[in-house]
Amino acid sequence: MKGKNARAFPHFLTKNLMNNVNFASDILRHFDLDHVSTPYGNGHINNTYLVGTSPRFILQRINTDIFKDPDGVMENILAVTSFLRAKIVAAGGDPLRETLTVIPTNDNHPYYRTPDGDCYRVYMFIEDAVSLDSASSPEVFAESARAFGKFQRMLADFPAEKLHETIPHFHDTPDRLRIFRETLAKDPVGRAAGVQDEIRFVLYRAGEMSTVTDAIADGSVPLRVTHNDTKLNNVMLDAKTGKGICVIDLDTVMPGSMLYDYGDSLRFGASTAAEDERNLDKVRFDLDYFRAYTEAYLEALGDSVTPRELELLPFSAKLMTLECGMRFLTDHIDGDHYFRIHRPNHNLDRCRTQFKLVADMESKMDQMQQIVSECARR
Ligand code: ADP
Ligand code: GN1
Ligand code: MG
Repeated sequence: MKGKNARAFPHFLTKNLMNNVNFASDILRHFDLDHVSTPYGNGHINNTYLVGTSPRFILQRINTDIFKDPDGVMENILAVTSFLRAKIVAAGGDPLRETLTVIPTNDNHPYYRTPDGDCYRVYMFIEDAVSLDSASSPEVFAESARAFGKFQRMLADFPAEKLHETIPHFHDTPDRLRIFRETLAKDPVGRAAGVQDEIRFVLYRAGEMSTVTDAIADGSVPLRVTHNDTKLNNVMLDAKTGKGICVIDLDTVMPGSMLYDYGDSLRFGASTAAEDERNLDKVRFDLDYFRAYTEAYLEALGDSVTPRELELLPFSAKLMTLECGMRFLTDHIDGDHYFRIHRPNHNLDRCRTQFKLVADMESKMDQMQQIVSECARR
């Protein structure tokens, strides 16, 4: 660790930690896959590995087919995490547990690009914490709402103009519909004929897909700095207390609507079954989970929520689920290039759970609206 290999450690790392980081950096200096221990987690996008023993690190190959500007992604992540770190420290919190910590390469770059062009980054592993693929109770789910709500609130005064748009039009549902239609017209692997019911499901709902983008355009829904990928497994909960401690997977932090974050959380976390469940009888939208999330999220956001945002909360849960189902269907028709799959028709299975949830939400929309009004009055 000397000469040109000396690395600039983040100043907030304690000396003790730095010693440990020095140890691990011998591995990370080479940064080749021989040193990778275990594939880790259930993300659909990046390749994630657990590295080291004490301390442990997360090594990720950034999916550059999807994130075409890794410099922009890492600039966003560094900007957001250092902004959060200052607030966490000021509040007496532990920044190593409450936000992601990027470990730079030996030459102080936020990621390493191999001669083949693969891009790897390293984070401190957040210890004594879990990320869940399903919540065992509404209260557990509410903890994720508190964490995402706090994240949103802490970023309320982040200078949004600093952010790169890492995936343009990410939650622009009408644009997603356009891509769906284009893919369908090409039908590159001949799968359209086998998914006619799902195609009809999308097209029948085309008219309502611009509701949130229209509200952003007319100013009734403000642009905020949002996470945009608020799946339950993108938040770490304390392993002992169950409290939400850290929002992770910051690749898509961009200007957006809080309706995206709120809706996407419910899409995933208020389902009674896994996102890829094949038995659709098991898939329902759980109103107790909906209520618990809504109550905790609104409490965390305080009075910053506008009337139009409040009005659109139930609809946004449906819209984000419809959009995600349409994205899974598009990828299925396209030949599975975007979301990682583990079995044939995996994206189609995922699409079907989403559409089952959409239909269930449609039948429960009045109750959802009632629940939102009750939570908003509290
Ligand atoms: P993807 O974009 O593919 O979803 P994520 O960044 O969400 O990748 O990482 C995948 C999983 O790895 C997460 O759901 C979580 O379980 C785990 N993970 C990621 N970063 C950390 C971290 N810093 N500490 C502990 N676990 C992590
Ligand atoms: C992806 O990265 P991950 O697995 O947390 C996707 C989300 C989808 C989600 C569906 C960058 O999230 O938009 O809602 O899968 N992320 C990206 O499970 O496309
Ligand atoms: Mg993730």
